Amino acid sequence: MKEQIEQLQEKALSDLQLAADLKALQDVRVQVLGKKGALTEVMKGMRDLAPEERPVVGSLVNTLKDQFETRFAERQAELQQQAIAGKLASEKIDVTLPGRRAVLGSKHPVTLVSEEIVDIFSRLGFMVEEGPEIEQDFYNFEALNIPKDHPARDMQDTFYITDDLVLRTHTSPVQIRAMLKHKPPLRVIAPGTVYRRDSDLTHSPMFHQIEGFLVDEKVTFGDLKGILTHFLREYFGEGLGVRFRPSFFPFTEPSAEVDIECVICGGEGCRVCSRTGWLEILGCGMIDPEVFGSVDYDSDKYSGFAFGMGLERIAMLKYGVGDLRLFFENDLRFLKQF
Ligand code: 2NL
Repeated sequence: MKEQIEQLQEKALSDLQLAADLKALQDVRVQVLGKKGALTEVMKGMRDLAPEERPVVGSLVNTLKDQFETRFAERQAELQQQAIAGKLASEKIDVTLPGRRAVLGSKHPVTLVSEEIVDIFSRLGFMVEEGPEIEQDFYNFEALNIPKDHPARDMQDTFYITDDLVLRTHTSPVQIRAMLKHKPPLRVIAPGTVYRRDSDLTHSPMFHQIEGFLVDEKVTFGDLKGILTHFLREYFGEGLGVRFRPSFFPFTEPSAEVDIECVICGGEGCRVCSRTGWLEILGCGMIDPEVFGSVDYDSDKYSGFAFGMGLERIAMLKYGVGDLRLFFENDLRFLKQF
């Protein structure tokens, strides 16, 4: 019996040591101290012992039980420690790793052109004005000396909403509103989206314009030439060739179109400038006294100039984009480059 207990003791303590985790450790405890455990069986067998042997065996059993409990507690603490250490190691966070960057978009090339041009005129004291894209006939046409039967209304095919409401065909109505809101002297730059019933390789029904004007006493065509030449050289480069050709607009008299030296070939002649070495870049003129009449400005006291340009065309020239449609397709491979 004594031998049996010693063997049991050896095995039980060695099993405790071999238990690889808390579950296995618990199993060892059941195998030894459980209802059908090895030590429990030994204790049951004590009934059959001679009375004088019982205290001896009982003492051995108690010693084994105490030893087992002590080693069990030690091993349990050890395994718990291991489990925590393992969890800490596997869930470790490297706080020195760089964070995830927020993805930054880029501005549309037409936005870039608009902002840069507005910036140049802002530095010259022009104030930025905006207005509605749905306009009344008066602001879009009538006040600009384009009456109902005027051929200019066919020239720029208009989207009509009602008899009296249109999608603005230029940003001139913004300027009319600015003239009605403020008294001269006045300098305004008006960027915005405009609409015309035109759609082919080189025309989009929705596009963008910047118009501007300056009104004061004694403003001359020389002022117009000076300001616009300064603008074009700020935007396209110092020493750029600039020329003014006579033209016609219903809202200016006299009127001119402005060409710049071809920025693609430097004036040598290429496909973009049709071998002329020049590119048409904007339209301008001295504000017609009829327009001053519509906004109740005294044209004996005041004079002024106005100008307008298409932003997509300028973006194509500035960034060497060969196809107008790229501006409206929203292909990220194109837009990401700006
Ligand atoms: C062009 C030509 C131009 C104007 C726009 C204007 C506005 C008012 C009064 C007089 Cl309120 N004129 N704007 C004048 C001349 C030319 O634009 O080729 N645009 C793309």
